[in-house]
Amino acid sequence: MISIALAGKPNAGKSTFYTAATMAEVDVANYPFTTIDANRGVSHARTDCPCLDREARCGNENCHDGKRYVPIELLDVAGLVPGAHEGKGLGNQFLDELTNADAILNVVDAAGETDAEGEPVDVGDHDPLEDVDFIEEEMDLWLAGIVDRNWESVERKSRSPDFDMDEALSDMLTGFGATQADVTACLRELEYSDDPIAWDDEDREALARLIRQRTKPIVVVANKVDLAPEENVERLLDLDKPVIPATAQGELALRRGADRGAIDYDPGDETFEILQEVPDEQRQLLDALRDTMAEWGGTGVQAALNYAVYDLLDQITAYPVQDASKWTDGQGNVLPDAHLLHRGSTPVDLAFQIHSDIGEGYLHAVDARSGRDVGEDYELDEGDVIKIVSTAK
Ligand SMILES: Nc1nc2c(ncn2[C@@H]2O[C@H](COP(=O)(O)OP(=O)(O)O)[C@@H](O)[C@H]2O)c(=O)[nH]1
Ligand SMILES: [Mg+2]
Repeated sequence: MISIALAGKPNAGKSTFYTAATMAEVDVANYPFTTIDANRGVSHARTDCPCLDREARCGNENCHDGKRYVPIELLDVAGLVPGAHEGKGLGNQFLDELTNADAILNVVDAAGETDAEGEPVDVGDHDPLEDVDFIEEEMDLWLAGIVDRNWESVERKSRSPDFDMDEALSDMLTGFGATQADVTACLRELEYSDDPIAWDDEDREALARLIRQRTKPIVVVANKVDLAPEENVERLLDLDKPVIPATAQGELALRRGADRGAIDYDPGDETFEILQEVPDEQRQLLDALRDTMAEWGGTGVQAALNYAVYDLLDQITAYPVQDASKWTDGQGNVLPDAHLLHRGSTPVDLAFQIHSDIGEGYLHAVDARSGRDVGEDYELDEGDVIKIVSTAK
């Protein structure tokens, strides 16, 4: 499962984002509880369900009238402060938690109501632009520290006649989620000595930065836009990096309201409807939230998750079925499963993701939209419905 981590200084709104984003109404297959442990839960990417191209909606529990929610994992990492890689504020422990993440949501308090350490100040007193880079910097330097500490093992390996730099570095970095292909691609961008003993701190840091960029891409969540001076949000949006304006608090209010049946809202909608009488005070808050959402195109919570999954991680959604004309599994469930795969994946990759036996027994695949066979090297598209024929069941 794709795993996304929330990082940021204390009080930026990570836990609010996490609580809102993991508040699923339904259990997820294989994940009977939406919270896996205290700070690891199930959230969703949102996409158009293929059932929109059919007469009837599929009725899957993760499909709300054609809005399809695909499970991903979300991690709420405790607050980081500048200097975390040196252990400041329990930093290393929290950085270690990021190891398992495929992408990072860097939650920034765009309202500037907290200082660099996350201590409260008056709204607008702290410049949120100062908070953007440090997460990246802390992660880079933390990884550089790991590379430094493990360099001796690379040096030791280099004494063997069949020493291979790419292989030795991938062995060291695999725990960080770097494949040999990642290492090779990063080494291509560096000038380096084939003898690890000749590497200095700067060489190792340069490698760590490239590996971090490649294996832990970051999207900035400009949070608290409901409170933020508009100028702050605009300046964040002007940065040369992906930035999504958001109000985690607004999303949480809407999800709670929807849960009670008081509000009609699906995560990622640009607006909402109030279904019940609400007290004046609450209505005013909701009206203000509606204006904020109109300005920024929604609460931004779903948009940030979707950006991480579909843009940073370049995923597509594919739907395996057993019956290519009815789009059902063996029990008659329409479009029972949605799988995220890297763009460029083939039906064979999909088969392996379903189960290694299905992958090993792979015979051929059918594009259920056209009813035609597709080749082994067919590149899956977003929303593809695929029947896989395999010797394994
Ligand atoms: N105005 C506003 N406040 C928010 C928003 N998100 C979080 N907060 C508030 O910011 C404070 C810190 O939030 P929390 O989620 O605990 O931050 P964390 O330390 O990063 O996990 C709490 O008082 C939240 O209610 C938001 O979108 N808008
Ligand atoms: Mg928190």
